[in-house]
This record gives sequence, structure tokens and C-alpha cells, in this order.
Amino acid sequence: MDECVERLLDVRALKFGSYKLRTGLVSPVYIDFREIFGCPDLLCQLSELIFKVSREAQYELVCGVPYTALPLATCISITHHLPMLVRRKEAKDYGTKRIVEGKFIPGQTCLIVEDVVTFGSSILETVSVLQQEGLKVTDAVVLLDRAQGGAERLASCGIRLWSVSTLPQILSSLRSRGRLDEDTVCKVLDFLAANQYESDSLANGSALPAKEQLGASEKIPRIVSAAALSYGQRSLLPTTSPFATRLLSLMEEKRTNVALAADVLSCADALALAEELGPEICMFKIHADALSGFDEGFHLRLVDIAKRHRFLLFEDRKFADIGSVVRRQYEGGVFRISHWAHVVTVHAVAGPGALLSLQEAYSSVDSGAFIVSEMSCQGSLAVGNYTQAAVEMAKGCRDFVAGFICTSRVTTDPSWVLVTPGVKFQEGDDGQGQQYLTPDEVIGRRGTDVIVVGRGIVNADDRLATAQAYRHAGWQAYEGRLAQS
Ligand code: 5BU
Repeated sequence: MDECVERLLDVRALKFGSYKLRTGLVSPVYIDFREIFGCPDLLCQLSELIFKVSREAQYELVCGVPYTALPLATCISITHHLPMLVRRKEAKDYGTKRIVEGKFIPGQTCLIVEDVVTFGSSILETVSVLQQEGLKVTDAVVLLDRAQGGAERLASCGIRLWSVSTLPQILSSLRSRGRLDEDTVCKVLDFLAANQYESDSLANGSALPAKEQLGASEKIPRIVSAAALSYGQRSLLPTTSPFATRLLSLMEEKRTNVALAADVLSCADALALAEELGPEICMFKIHADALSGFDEGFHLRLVDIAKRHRFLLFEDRKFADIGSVVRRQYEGGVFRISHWAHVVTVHAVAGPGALLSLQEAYSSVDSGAFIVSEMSCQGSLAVGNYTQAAVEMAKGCRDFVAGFICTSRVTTDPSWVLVTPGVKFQEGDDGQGQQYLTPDEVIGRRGTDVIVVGRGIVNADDRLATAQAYRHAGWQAYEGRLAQS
């Protein structure tokens, strides 16, 4: 790598100075490997280094993280006759609708190729997309590790990271060649030390580093609360769990914060509802044990509809038992929930054991859980100290817990997603304990993030128009809240 380092400086793929980032933070280093697209010899040299450094990894396919790493993966594919996959950022809305292009057989192993790693989030996103297609991912390789905790975070998710170089190694190489002065080296090292990935950075009151942007390590000040940041910004926080990242970015892209509670009688009715209302929602929530006709075919069809209409599957199981039983309920039995649900609910009453068992059993790195910290029904015991203890419990399981079921802002930490059931245009109750709040009250005034609407839509004469009306109301309330903060 040493010989390439000076070239990287010369072509301005590495820049030292003072760079104001989007959030106002001033960084002493900027890395932009898009600059090497104009130097084919350097591109080939670097891709060869990437290939060599990861030669102990076992894989049959390569996949670059879009977009900067795509040419690097392409060079490796061509030179070493390795089939390549391309992960789309979004599925096409015409033709095959594939999210991963290329030829593969589920069960094959794929190496992820990336240019820079900061906190590992972009790699984890690609891992999750490939895993959903049935591919195995155990290794990722990167040209430059900024040494901000990304390798450790990936290791905790079961991904081994190989890196051609780290930012401190590059600094020392440039320093010894007289291309960088001591002062700049110290400034960059200080910057790296102050911007490390910490899974619990909020809990200890420090500022939040945002997820990697190309060459940019950004900070979001502590004062921000969930209400002041967009869903998209929150999806980029390093403390946001992989599932919450996926949900928040989907909500931002699709412009919907409506989760449909599909409380219908049969699987056939649920499929019809998913097909009709899928384009309007971010999550489709079911109670699998309350649907007649549940079988393997049902969840396969549901997964297919969810992919086509881009929503996430939510099994409202409300696990509440000892860890070993909860794990069997999640993985096995009739419902095999972990095989199709992106997210589940867990009661806090049984303590952290249930959460930890579910986390061990999940089948994709971006599966998650919401902890029930409050309930919408009258007389619920989930209040006060119980609610606060539930929020505390989540901090021990940040990679799996995505947020809370609640009816109020139980935390101001913007990395958690707050999901509120009991939503209808008409406030009041259903005569059986359920209490309803309006979308405006929930999102606009109480400051939670997702409205769960069931009978308000399911019992309407025109379900589609009603779902659209809830979508509109939920989004307006969200935009109004952002404008006010
Ligand atoms: P409704 O038809 O909008 O009242 O349906 C509400 C859904 O949300 C239903 O599936 C409940 O199981 C779910 N729910 C709830 O209503 N209140 C809660 O506190 C929790 C879940 Br947790």
C-alpha cells in the first residue's frame, strides 16, 4: 500500500486541511475514493491489494457496496474470474424488480468489497440485503479502515473485516515520507479518538457520531432529540440498530409512517390486504396465531408481497417467557416467526433473558424487536417505573432492540423508534379497553414515530382511500413537527 499512498494524496483521494461537514463539524481529513476512477492503473493496483489482503476468506462471489466500491469489485471479478453481484440501492419498479443483480444460488458465500469503513453501517446494510436473498456473508474487505470502531462492530455482527490499510497507518506512512507534518497527524489522530463508535454513546452522555458518509465523520450534537431529526438522519446514527436503520430509511424514502394492524380472520384475507395496502405502509403487523390457515406457503407469499411493495413484516407476538422457551417460540413451532418476521414485540416483564435469546436466534442481521414499554389499553400496568425500566433494559441490547411500543415519548434518544398503537381519526375507546388517539396527537404532539392503525382502516368501506388518508395525516403531522423544532 505504501507506494499507493502518495498517489492517493496526489490525486486528491486523501485530503488534509479543514473540511466543514454537513452538520457543521470541522474535520481535518477528507477521503474520497471516487477520485481514483480517473486513474485506471491505480484502480487496478488497489483492487489487487484488496484481493490479496482477503485471500484467507472463503467465498464464491464478490459484491461491492454501492457506489464507490463497485469498480473495485468489478476489477477483482474480472482479474480473478469471480462472479460478481450488484446490489441495487432500490428495487426497480418495472421488469424483474430484483434488488441483487447477477447469477447466484442461495447458500453461496459472498465477499463484500467496500472502499472506506467508518462505523460499518453500509457494509451491514449490504450484508442484510444479501442474506435476505439466501446468500451467506462471513467476510468483508475494505481499502481503508478509519479505525473508528467499525471492525469491532462488524465482528460483533459475525462479519470479519479485512483491511488493506488503516487511517493511522496511512498517516504514519505519509509522515515518514515527509508528505505530512506532525501537527496534521496529531490533529487527525485526535479527531479519530474523539469520534469512536460506541454502542452506548448516548447512555454515557457523549455526543453522537453519525454513520459514515463518504470520507466524512459527522457529529450530531447531544441536544438533538428524536423530534428534531428526520427519520433519514436518525437512520444514519451509529447507535441506531440495524432494523431501526432499515425501517427509518424506508419510512423516509416511502414517505409513510403507517403500520397496518392486519387483524383479519384468515391468511387469505391478510394476503389480500397486504397486496392492496402494501404501497401505503411501512410495516404490516399480524398476530399469526389469530389467522386461520397459517402454513409455510402463507409466509412465503407474504414475504414476496412485502418485497414487491417495500414494507416490513411485524409479528406482534409479545414474547414474555424465559429465554429458552422464547427462543423456541421464535424459531420453531407452527409459525417459525424468525424465518419471515423482520420485527417482533417483547414484553419487558420477563427481564433481559428473553431479548438476549431472541437476539441469538435471529436469522438476519437486521431483524429486531420492539419492547412493550407502555400499552394503549385502559388500566395497563406498563407505566411509571416499569416503563423506565423497560427503556433501560433496551440499552443492553442495542443491536437488536429497535425501539419501543409506547403511547408517549418514553425516551428522547433519537436512535430508538417509537411505535404507537391505538390510533384512529376519532378519539375514544372500543368498549373493550382499547383507547384511541389521533395521528396528529400521536406524531405531532406526543412525538412518537409510527402510527399503528388496525380497525380504523380494516373496517372502513374503502380501505385503500382510508389507508391513504392515515398516511397523509401521519406524514403531515411528522413534517409539521420537524418544521416546529
Ligand atoms: P386497532 O384495531 O387499531 O385497535 O388495533 C390495534 C393493534 O395494535 C392490535 O393488533 C393490537 O394487538 C395492537 N396493540 C395495541 O392495540 N395496543 C398495545 O398496547 C399493543 C399492541 Br403492545
